[in-house]
Amino acid sequence: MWKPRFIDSHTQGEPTRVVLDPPQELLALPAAERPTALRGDLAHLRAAVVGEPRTSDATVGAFLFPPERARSRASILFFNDVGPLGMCVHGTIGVVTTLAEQGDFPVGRQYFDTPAGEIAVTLHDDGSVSVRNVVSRRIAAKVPVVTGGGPLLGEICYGGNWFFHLYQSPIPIEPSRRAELLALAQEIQASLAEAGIQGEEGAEIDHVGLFQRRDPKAGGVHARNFVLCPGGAYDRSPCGTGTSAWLAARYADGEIQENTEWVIESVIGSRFRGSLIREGDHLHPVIRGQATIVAEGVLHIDRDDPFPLGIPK
Ligand code: PYC
Repeated sequence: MWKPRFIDSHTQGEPTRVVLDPPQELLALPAAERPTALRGDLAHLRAAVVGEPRTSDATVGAFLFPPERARSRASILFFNDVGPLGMCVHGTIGVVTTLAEQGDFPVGRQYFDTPAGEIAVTLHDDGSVSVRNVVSRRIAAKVPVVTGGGPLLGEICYGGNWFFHLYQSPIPIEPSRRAELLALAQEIQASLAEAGIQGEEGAEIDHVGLFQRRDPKAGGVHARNFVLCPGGAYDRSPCGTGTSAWLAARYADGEIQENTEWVIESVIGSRFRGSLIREGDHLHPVIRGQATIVAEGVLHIDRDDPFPLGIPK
């Protein structure tokens, strides 16, 4: 029986489960091999932490391992109910808030390793957290995607995960339209796969974002989004890696300048503040948000569980 301790939080509505005792089988592997293992031979370790029967399918899990780089605090491996994630901003805010709750993260900046690269995280006096994400980019603009309602134009971009973003959602980003937004995002995801549209080096585009521009003078919000995550759940937060990718694309279009803060709102009305900040030669997205601790406990993971990979969807 594996009985790891966990702490649950949500960041602007999107849940994170931090496992305080990482599994020995993963710990024993080199960091670069852990994501593949979590997708394959060791998938039961992921499925035992997030997804049915223990959490909703929106939850992102986080294992913390010893650091890879000299200045890093730890190496974080994020995952959801279907596989590992390259990076997760809302999850990082959840990790830092969890460590702070345990008295183990003073106000100030620390570095973490993730599969996508090094990130820098700052805990502020007011409890909010800024994540200096990996350098983000758009690799293709005005890409047509086929849907039942006709072709739609989007962009392929990277913010620690791969995204296809619609410039303008044909469906209003409103809580009452969630079922339609989800169906459209899933249709786009299937259409991308069918057309063989991928990120760099054949990477699967496993996140789809539908955006809607807003007038910041009326409510302080620059855009709303609805983001479909791998596995079929939608992000309750404005998706920090998606916001990073989107800011990089707006920069490429000349719509946003360095050091300018934009406010992005999720379909449930929660917000991230995002900007592009130069560090050395690179322009990094910085996303600021807040997490709330909601539970803590001990998981019971039994070798004889009849559903070691969780409840099939
Ligand atoms: O905030 O980056 C994020 C994220 C990715 C998947 C769910 N949330």
